[in-house]
Amino acid sequence: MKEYNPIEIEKRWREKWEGENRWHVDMNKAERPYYNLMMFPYPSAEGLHIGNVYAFTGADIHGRYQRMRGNDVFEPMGFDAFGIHSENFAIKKGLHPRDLTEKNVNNFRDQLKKMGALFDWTHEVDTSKPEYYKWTQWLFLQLYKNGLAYKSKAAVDWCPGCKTVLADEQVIGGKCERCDSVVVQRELEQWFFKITDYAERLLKNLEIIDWSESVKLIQKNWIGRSDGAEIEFRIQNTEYRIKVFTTRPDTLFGATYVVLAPEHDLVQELKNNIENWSEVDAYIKATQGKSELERMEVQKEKTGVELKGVRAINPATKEEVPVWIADYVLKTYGTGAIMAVPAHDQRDFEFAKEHNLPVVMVICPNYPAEICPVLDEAYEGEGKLVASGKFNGMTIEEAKSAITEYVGGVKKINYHLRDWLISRQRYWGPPIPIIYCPKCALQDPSGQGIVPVPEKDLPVLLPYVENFHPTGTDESPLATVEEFVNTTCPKCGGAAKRETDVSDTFLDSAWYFLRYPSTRSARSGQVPFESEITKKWLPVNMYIGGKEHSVLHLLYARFITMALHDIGVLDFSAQGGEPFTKFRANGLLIKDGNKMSKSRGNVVNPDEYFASYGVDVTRMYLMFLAPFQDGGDWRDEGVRGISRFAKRAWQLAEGLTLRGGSDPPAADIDMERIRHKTIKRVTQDIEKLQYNTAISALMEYVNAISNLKIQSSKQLETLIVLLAPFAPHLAEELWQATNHDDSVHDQSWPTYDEAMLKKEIITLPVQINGKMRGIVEVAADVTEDDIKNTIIHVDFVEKWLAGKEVKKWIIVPGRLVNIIVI
Ligand code: ANZ
Ligand code: ZN
Repeated sequence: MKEYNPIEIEKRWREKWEGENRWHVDMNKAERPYYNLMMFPYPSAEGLHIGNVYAFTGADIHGRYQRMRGNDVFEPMGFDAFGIHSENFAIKKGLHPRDLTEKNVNNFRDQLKKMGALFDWTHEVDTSKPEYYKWTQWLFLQLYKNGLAYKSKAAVDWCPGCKTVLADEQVIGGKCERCDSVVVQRELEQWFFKITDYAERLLKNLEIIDWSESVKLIQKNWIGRSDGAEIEFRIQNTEYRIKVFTTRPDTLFGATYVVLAPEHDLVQELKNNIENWSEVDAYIKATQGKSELERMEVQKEKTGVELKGVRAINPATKEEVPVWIADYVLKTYGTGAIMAVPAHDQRDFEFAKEHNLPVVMVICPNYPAEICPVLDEAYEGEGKLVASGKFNGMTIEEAKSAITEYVGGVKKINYHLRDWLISRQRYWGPPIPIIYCPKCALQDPSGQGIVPVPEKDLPVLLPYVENFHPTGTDESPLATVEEFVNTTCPKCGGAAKRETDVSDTFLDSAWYFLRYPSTRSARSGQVPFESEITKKWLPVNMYIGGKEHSVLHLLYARFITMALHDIGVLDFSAQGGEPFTKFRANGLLIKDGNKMSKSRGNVVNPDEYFASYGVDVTRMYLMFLAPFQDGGDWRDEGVRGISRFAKRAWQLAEGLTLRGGSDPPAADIDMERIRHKTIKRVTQDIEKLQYNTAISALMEYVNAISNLKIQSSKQLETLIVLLAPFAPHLAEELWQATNHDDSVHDQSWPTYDEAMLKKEIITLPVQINGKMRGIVEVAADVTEDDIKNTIIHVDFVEKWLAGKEVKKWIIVPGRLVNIIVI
């Protein structure tokens, strides 16, 4: 008997499939388009990570399954090749990012081609190629022309490690998501995208898309819708008013002071009224450069300074209250000012204790109570109003509207989501296609003199420069490249300068899935994507990828898709214009209980396993570890068990081939039930992405077949077909070995019959023309049709029926069957 030799088998099939462009899908002709997307990798110098193989395998099994269900599955792959990652690595190695990226992409592609996936390489994209980033720049221009991109000066997060500003989403716990440096605040002029215009739609649509719940929740919290009210406090003896945003207008009677953010404009405007200005000014200066995280921390000491000489009027109580500045109030949220209710807000409570400010209970948990004592901490729970005049006795919800109305406030919804900061002071990205013209600036009310690069002049090529290192100033290294910077104004022809920042890598990946399906005209540079094709192929049917992108890529991609749709350049609108109908987050792959990392030295190299155990075994092992969405713990010894399983499947098929592949004489009803049960289990598990239990079911099935004295080719065929999504090479080889001349990958996914799964089996005597000829086993609750179908295939019945015609079936349920023939 031939030995299972995965290396030889896999190489042979891989070459054949590649030569035939086997997984290519005709985008125009496909009748049942199914877009199976996975997150394209950033091509690191270390090569394909086993974590990539893990995620892609899980996604590919889904794709292969859908293909066998009769869909035209499009499974593209590409490279997220621009960005700080590549650039930082190039700096470390003293290489140029362009040379390095090219090498890495080639290496990655070779590795990915070995994965046994359905990748259609004719649709590859590489975000660092001019033919791609031309359209990233085009996209920027579309947003700019439609008022969704703007330049403004703002306090932004600066990463001293990466020497660039970062988007809000890239700061995690006050640190840079890439290099872990503590970010600092800088006042800089930057480009932003107005993602906040889409806050409500991004939130609302979460209800209609079929995504992993955990990811939806992260997005929901990130968008952070907050329903409240804006209420004004007059400043005594002035015309000024302080507008505050509050989610608890019901507590207005307990607002015993007001706090402004130190950067609030009013503070400067009230300068002449403030008696302790030097103290106030010193506090403002001390706040500068503090990160928001630092300022918002609950445990933090509550510092602040009272604005002496400034008093506000509580519009509900009409009493005077002091006005403070404190850094726990942020300029950028709400109105940058709050009414402080120490009895019911913990931060206000601590601040009040620290600075001896009055605490007044206005929500009482056990109403009606004689007295409602102040507790040791803020009371944030349910209750009814007290010490609130005519509102006493109301519930919190009733009082919210009633008090807002009473003081002339307005209901207001705020979102925590901020606009997307997209400029980066780095080299390795698409130059932002903007020109600044001093002459045009004179006519421009904003004085900015911004002139967008005309679309016909795209791409603005990223020049190949020797010194691409980040400068650490607020300018990109491109600012030092004279030939790049100096240009002429497309509007007036005068001397002008180019924008030298590049755009965020996340902009590259916010639209790559729109580019993938495009064909000739897009590829030849005429359009970014073709409307007929995107209409047909989008939204993506299934998107699988890591949870770490929950608020970065996954939010940006939704926003960009909606924006392009509204601008009128994208015309699919199913699913509320959402790009991804279904998203599932794969779990994290770890090694021996630990996170894999280079510093730990425990990174599994997929090439090693492909070369020793084979791709199919590696694929199956990865999927066998745990439910795909939970992640898995790789242990080297574990691979061997799967390798043994692959060998057993191999031997079974080999054994059958040696006997010539004939059907055994008697259909074993028990075995048939196991076969149906296996189909059901594998199908349902695949649907749920629970590949681990699907593989267990296949293992049990192999055991069951092996125990039979004689196997039928039907049993084996089912095994091979079910195995195909998991172990595509092995399955194909076995299919050929069992006398098929088509491909296992073109078989339909097998179906199962619920009736066959019923446990109880009875024996039925079978008579032919009233004479007892044998017995058959059937499920107790089987239908008459099923009995007929089962019985005519039983050997002894076939023999008696040969050459005869069935006249009549007499079936006495549960008792006997009599077949009348002539
Ligand atoms: C009075 C009050 C009483 C509040 C109470 C809360 C509880 P979310 O849910 O995150 O929107 N706030 C408003 N603007 C702020 C700013 N710029 N910096 C810091 N804090 C700010 O939070 C809204 C609440 O956070 C607001 O409601 C306000 O405090 C505070 F028992 O107003 B509240
Ligand atoms: Zn000009």
